[in-house]
Amino acid sequence: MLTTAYIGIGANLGDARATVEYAIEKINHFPSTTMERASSLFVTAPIDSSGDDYINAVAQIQTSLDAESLLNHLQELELACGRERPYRNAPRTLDLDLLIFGGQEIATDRLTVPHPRMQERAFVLIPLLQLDPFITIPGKGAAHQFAPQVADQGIRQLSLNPA
Ligand code: A4P
Ligand code: MG
Repeated sequence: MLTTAYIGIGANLGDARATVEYAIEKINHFPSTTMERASSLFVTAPIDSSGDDYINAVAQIQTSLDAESLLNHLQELELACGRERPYRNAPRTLDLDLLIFGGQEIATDRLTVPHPRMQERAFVLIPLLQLDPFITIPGKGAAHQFAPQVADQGIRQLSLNPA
């Protein structure tokens, strides 16, 4: 069975833009998975975190993996990109979060889906709404209703052809 899922991608160490583009390419090559669409890349101010601005994007995939297997692949890719976890919300070379997995609501030791803080964060909400302005977050409702609450968070779309 194919599931539509959304993955949040963030980086703020090293060449963050190249890492996010690399991650999008690699997610497209996960087994039993196809990349439907990726949002634009956005430059975002760190929220509850430190260091440089982040590069963020959201990817929409179709997969026949289950949520745990998808998380395994996401964590492997984080590690391959040099992710270290010295402390919570530390600057990171690559953070991959499973935002939405079909209509499922999951609460296990390893996985909370939908991602519990996704609706509070412009760096997730704005790219997600770019992909689908009418998307519903399972258990939370229409994503666009949360947009006014994140309006004060710094975010700008990365120009594709900088002058
Ligand atoms: N885990 C549980 N649910 C999930 C899920 N839905 N997706 C578990 C992915 N992982 C999930 O994750 C810790 C554990 O969460 C994992 O082992 C997994 O089993 P982590 O990635 O090591 O920890 P983290 O990144 O410090 O936590 P988390 O929850 O990803 O942090 P947040 O809340 O996502 O914040 N500011 C800007 N501008 N841009 C950003 O991208 N990112 C963060 C991370 C903070 N500020 C930011 C950004
Ligand atoms: Mg994470």
